[in-house]
Formats: sequence, structure tokens, C-alpha cells
Amino acid sequence: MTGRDPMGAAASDRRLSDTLLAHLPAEVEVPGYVRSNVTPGIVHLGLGAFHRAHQAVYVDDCLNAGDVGWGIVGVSLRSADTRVALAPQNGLYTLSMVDGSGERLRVMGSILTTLVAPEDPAALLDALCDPRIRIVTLTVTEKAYLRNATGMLDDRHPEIVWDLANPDRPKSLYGFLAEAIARRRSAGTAPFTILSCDNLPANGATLRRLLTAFAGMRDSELGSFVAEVIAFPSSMVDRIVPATTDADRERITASLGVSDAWPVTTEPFRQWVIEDHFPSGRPAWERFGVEMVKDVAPFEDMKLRLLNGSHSAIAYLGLLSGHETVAAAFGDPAIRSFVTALWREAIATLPSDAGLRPEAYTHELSKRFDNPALKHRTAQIANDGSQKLPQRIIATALDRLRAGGTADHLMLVPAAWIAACEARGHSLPAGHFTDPLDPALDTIFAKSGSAAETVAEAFAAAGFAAGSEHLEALKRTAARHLETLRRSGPAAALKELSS
Ligand code: CS2
Repeated sequence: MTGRDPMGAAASDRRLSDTLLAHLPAEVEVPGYVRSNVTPGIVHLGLGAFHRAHQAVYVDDCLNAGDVGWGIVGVSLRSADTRVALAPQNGLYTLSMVDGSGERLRVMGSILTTLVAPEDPAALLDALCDPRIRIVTLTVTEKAYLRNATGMLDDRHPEIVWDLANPDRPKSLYGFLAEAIARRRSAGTAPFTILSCDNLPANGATLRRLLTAFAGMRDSELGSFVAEVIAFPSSMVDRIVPATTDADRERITASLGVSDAWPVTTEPFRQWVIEDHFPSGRPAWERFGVEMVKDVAPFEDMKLRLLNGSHSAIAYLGLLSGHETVAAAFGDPAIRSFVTALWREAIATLPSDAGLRPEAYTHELSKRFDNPALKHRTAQIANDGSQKLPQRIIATALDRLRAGGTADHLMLVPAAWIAACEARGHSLPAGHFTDPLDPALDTIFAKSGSAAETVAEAFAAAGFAAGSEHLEALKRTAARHLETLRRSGPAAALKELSS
């Protein structure tokens, strides 16, 4: 396929759209349903690549099977980029699944409309109050939960302060959800179920706690209503989705013969485990491989501690060792054997009676990390370490120490996080990755303290192991690693652990 049609128009002159669906190459899968028959049933907050490669695909499966009441209203809480790309394409975009054996393309039709919250908060509140909406899903990333260092709602955050004073024009997810819940309640509309799909432990219960706190600050009765009436099932989501590159756009546009401004690239693997508590109804997701369970906690712990924990390790050690992608870093024998030892430390903290199969899981993970076609950048995963490490690494390390074990491998990860943050502007480009804690980290690094001093201040700023009796022990181990990283580099730190 050259990207030129017989009339001579370049592929990039024509945009993917409903009317062009019938003209795509036969090997490209397209929606098997009539999109104009689909009605909205879900509002999704956080229209990033992950949602479009994961949940939107499971919903597309349901629509293909004729369950057409579950179309998605996709919402960006920040930038208009996704709307700008997708609106001229009628919300259509291409999902590209890649592995060593090639690429499969499928055009997704499950996102019916796209909204940009800051442009028109009233439109989002209207969408949330539509009685046809029965579920609100979220992939807003860890930092949008606006927790302070002790894990409580950060009630001094400017967006929280604004939302309390301006309930009709909210900015944060809490402002939107609380106002929509209040409006539905006074209109006599059944509440929606709120389904967090972020990589947080007990994500449903966590969101319930934080939204209850926010709603209670507006009005104590609304707080009780959120706590008692709204359902917040927890879920574990899994699919590796690298950020889309210009090369992806060009390759996929050439294959389609029409231009797609924002396709998503992912791996063949996908997993979704959800607590089955949807009082207002839900799609029959279990028909498409979703595991509907009573308690998602063991699955969440396994995924956060084994996949995400090792991902962060690979990201920071990979960056310090000059590896640009996960596959390259995991192909480095020293990093690979470190990750194997890290998994051993983490597996010992998982429940043994929950039917998990961590050895099979890590075996499959190795194959996923090795996927040569994925080009998952270490810098992408390195973002927001202060928000990610508590549940990926620190909680695991605390469990190890509580059980009388060691956390030597685990504690190399926060040390490598600090070293990689310090390396920005030196051996790594400034701004190579970012963290909400960057202003605080800059102040800490400017003091050029010893490894022990830097670790103590960075741990305090991030709230790592705050209040735990094991905090000092964890800091000591991390400081030892940071000293080696600073003095002799990542190879020496890895070698020290392998001997
Ligand atoms: C990654 C995750 O960027 C990151 O922090 O660890 O996005 C990871 O790829 C997904 O959780 C996989 O399901």
C-alpha cells in the first residue's frame, strides 16, 4: 500500500471518517455495527492512549455483539489535543496491535463524542446528568487524585479550593462528579456507578474515600450520599500502551490509505478484572474476556507489584544505563537478572491462597517486555515516580520488612528514581521526564547533600513510608544504593546486588 489512491490523492489528504469506513483495505477490521444506532451509556474521564487501547476496545466488542446502549462520551480534563484529532474523524481511530510477527489494524467506533472539560464545563455536567449514562469510568493517572503526602484529599490544592467555591464550573474530577451526583439526585435520576481504571491499589475504595471527603466539604448530606449510595467497584487494568509517535501515524495512515491523526499502538495482551457491583447496569463485558470478580485486591497487588514495580525499575535503571526502550533495557543482562530478583522479593508478599499464579505471570511478563515492536520508552514510564512508587515499590518493601524479610532489591528503585531525577540536565536531557514533585526535588538537589540527606528529604517530600516504624531502615538501604549510583553508576549498583 503506497498511501495514494488511483485518483492521485495522497492518503494524508483524506481523513478517516464514517463515510470512508467502507473503503478501507479488507484486512483492516472496522465496526460491525451501525454507529448511528449506538446510544451513550458511559462517560469516560481521561481520554488518553490507554483508555483508547483498553476499555474502549472492550466496549467496541460489546457494540459489535449488538449491545448498542453503551457508547462512550470521551472527556479530556486538560488539553483539547485528542478532541482536535478525533472530532474530524467522527471519533474513529485505529488500534494497532504489534508484536514480533507483525501488525494488526482495527478501527474503533465506540467513542461517540469527545468533550474538553475546561472549554465547556457545563457541557460535561450535562453529559454526566444524562439519564442514559449509567457508568462513569476514569483513567486520569495517579496525580489527578490530588492526594497530599499522607494520602488524604489535598484540600489546599487550588483546584479543590476553586471547585468548592464554583460548583457550576468545576475543574477537578471531584468537582464534576460531586455536582453531577447532586444534580441527578435532585432530579430523581438514578445514580451512575463510578469505575476507576487507574493503577492505584483499591482504586474504587480510594476514590470513594476522596470523593466522599470532597462532597462532605460541600455539604455533609451529599458526603453521606456519596459514601452510602454510589457504587465504586475497584478494577485492575492491564495493557502496555506506548505513546503514539509520528512514525506510527505515518505507517498506519499509509496502510489505511486515509489519514488517522491519532491512532494508538499496543501489544496483543489485554486484561481487565472488575468487581461486579453495578447497581445501574453494565455491559456484558465477561463475554469478551473481562474477569468479573468479588474481590479484585489480589489481582491488583500482583499487577502493581510485579508489572508496574518492575516497569519503574526498568525505566530508571534503563535511563541511567542509556537504554531508550523497555525492550532494550530488559535485554541488558544485568537489568534482567535484577528484575528477576526483584520479582522474587515481591512475589513473597502476595497472598498464596487467592489462586494467583505469579510464576506464570512473570514468565508472560518477560515475553511482553521483550516485545521488539512496541518501542515503549523508558522516559514515558519514568514520569510521576513520586506518585507511582508508593504502591509499586514502597508498599511491597514495607510488607517484606513487616514479615522479617529484606528489601535490598526493592530499595534500589527509589534510589534509581532519585539518581535519574538528579541526572536530568546533566547526563539526561533536562525535562526528559517530569514529576509533580519537581519544584521540591530541585530545591533538595540544589543543596548537594549526602546520599542519606537527599534520600531523607526526597522520601519526606513524596510521603514514602510516612509514619512507618520501618521508614528509617528503608531510607538506610536506599541511601546506600544512591551512594553507589552517584559514585560508580548503575552497573556497579546492580553488581553489588548480584554478588
Ligand atoms: C507503566 C504503565 O507508565 C507506566 O507507569 O508502568 O502505564 C503500564 O504500562 C500499564 O499499567 C500496563 O498495564
